Amino acid sequence: MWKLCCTAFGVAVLAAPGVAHAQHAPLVVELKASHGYSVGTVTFRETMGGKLNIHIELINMPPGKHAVHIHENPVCDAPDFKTSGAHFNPDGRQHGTENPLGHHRGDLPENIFVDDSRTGEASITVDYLSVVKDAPDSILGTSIIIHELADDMKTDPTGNSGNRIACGVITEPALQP
Ligand SMILES: [Cu+2]
Repeated sequence: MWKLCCTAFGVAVLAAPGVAHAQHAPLVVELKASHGYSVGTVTFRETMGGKLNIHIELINMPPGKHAVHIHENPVCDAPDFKTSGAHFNPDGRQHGTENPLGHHRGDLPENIFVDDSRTGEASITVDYLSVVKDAPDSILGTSIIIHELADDMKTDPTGNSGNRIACGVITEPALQP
């Protein structure tokens, strides 16, 4: 059975116990824009090889390329989402997957493209993040942010990605009421 539950923040989480060969159930986080309405979801899946797949689906978003980052605080206060803090950066590095002094663990190597129908989809797999509780690279207790502009992948500290336009809190399903 699929189980849908919602937190006080309105974050929906789908838990699918017993999925064949999956060690952990996928974690689904709802994204909300500055106006407070849902603009899509992010599904985090641990892969067989110990990596993390981040699948993002956006609706009703401005066309163009947008940066996607993991930010340090599990907070999404509209409209500017500033309380989500800086990029998740436990290693004290600079910004950008193409920066020799980088990168933040919260940086992702791709932007998401939103087309003229205002929808977008991206599937990004990285080996430096996890949604497993207590893992050293766990991002449970952080947030995921979509920015207004593309990430140039090298300019510290934000990749020139502009304002924060959507946000979702990444929390452990077991802690959700
Ligand atoms: Cu960011």
